[in-house]
Order: sequence, then structure tokens, then C-alpha cells
Amino acid sequence: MFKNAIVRKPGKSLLNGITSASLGKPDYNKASAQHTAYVDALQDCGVKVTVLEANEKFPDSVFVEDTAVVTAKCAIITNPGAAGRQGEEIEIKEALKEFYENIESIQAPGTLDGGDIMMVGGHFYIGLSARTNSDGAEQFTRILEKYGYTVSTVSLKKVLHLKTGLAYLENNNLLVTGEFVDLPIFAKFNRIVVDEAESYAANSIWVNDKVIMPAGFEKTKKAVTEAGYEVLTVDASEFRKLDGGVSCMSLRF
Ligand code: CIR
Repeated sequence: MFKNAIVRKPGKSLLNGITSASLGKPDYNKASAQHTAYVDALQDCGVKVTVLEANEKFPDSVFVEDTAVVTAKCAIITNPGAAGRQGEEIEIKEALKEFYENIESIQAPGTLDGGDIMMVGGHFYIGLSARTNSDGAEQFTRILEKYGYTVSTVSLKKVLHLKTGLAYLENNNLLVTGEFVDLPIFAKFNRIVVDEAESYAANSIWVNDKVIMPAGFEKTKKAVTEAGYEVLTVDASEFRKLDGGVSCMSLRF
């Protein structure tokens, strides 16, 4: 169960965030309201949410998930893979000091984005992507092994991050879409396959037996509900314009 979450408010500089989508510029006021509703949803799942103020210097800093990986035994501060995002992790480290004695870091030339890490109990899947390089993955592996955790790597072909297309919902249930659907490495899970048309909904999060999903993906919502979860939906349209989703906007631990 998670007790805490850390989020950062979006700044007005959000408009200049990195994107590969062609959905237009995010609307700051809408994004702000959506972020507030997202925090409410996390609170509805029973976690205490630390809300950091916006950092205008970093347009993508609302996507805190990429700056750290938080486990039961340690926090690992990343070296984000996008040059323009390097530095976001500094304030996150300060915030995590309140909660963690063991804080580790990924060092250059290693890069790693938290969005590429999926935790399944004591096992961590690492996506090798345009953001997470093999040096970053190796450093991450050495750190985790020190704490008794195990890892596997998965090479990404199409999507930005591993968790763009996957969400572990506990109880062996895996929400999965696109390039990950038929990978043998995920065959042991009860796979809830998300249609290509709803692929954005694969970026959802399990929080204390509830699942927070983006609004507007009824087929996936029905499948997750039928798997036994209470589903909370939040409008994430403004963050989708920057390739971000509901997992990207919090650290949960
Ligand atoms: C980026 O390209 O870094 C941001 N615009 C989106 C980050 C999304 N984060 C995530 O999937 N964990």
C-alpha cells in the first residue's frame, strides 16, 4: 500500500514542454484545474500528497515520475534522458529527503527516466528507450541489487516510456497495449489488453486497490472495472498534449 505521493504543480512554461504529439499547446488554466483534480483523486486513494510549487525553469517538471524511482527501501534520483529536463531532479531529491534515509543517484553518462521503470513487487522492469540508456540501466541494476531487488530489461521500439504502454495493477494484473502485448516477458501476467484506439489509457496507476485512469476511455475502464477495481477517472487532456499521462505526474510510495 502507498502512504505518500509527491506531485509538482504545472507552471505556465508548460506550453514549452517537449512533445511528439500533434494535439496543440496545453491550456495552462485547464492544466492547473486538471492537476488539482488529479491530486484529489490521489487523496481519495488514501495517500498523503506533498504538492511542490511549479518550477517555471523546467516546462516538463510536472512530470515528476521521471526524476526519481521510489521503492520501499530506497529512492533513486535519476539523470533524466532529455537534456532540457536535467536539473529537475535536484528539488525532488530535497523533497525525498523528508521520507528516505537511503537516497541513490544515477550519474552521467548514464541516463534514466522513471517512466521507464515498472515495479512488480521486488522486481523491476527497465525500459531501454530514447531516454534510458544502457549505462543508466546498469547503474540502476547495481543499486537495486544492493537492496535485494531483481531486474529485467525491455527494449522499446515505438513509445516514449515503458509505462506509456504498461501499468501493473497488482494481483498479477497488467494493463498492456501496443508493442508490449505479445512480448514473452509479460506472458505470465493476466493481461488486460488495451485497444490501440484507447492506448493512452494504458498509462494508468494502481493506488491502494483503486485505479486512476484518464477519462474518456470507456472500453478500458470497463475492462479494469470487471477485473475488480474501483476506477477513478481524471481528465488529463492537457498533459496528453505533452506525451504525459497519469503515472507521469506523481511519485507514489
Ligand atoms: C517529456 O517528453 O519528457 C514530457 N513531455 C513527457 C514525460 C512523460 N513522462 C512519463 O511518461 N513518465
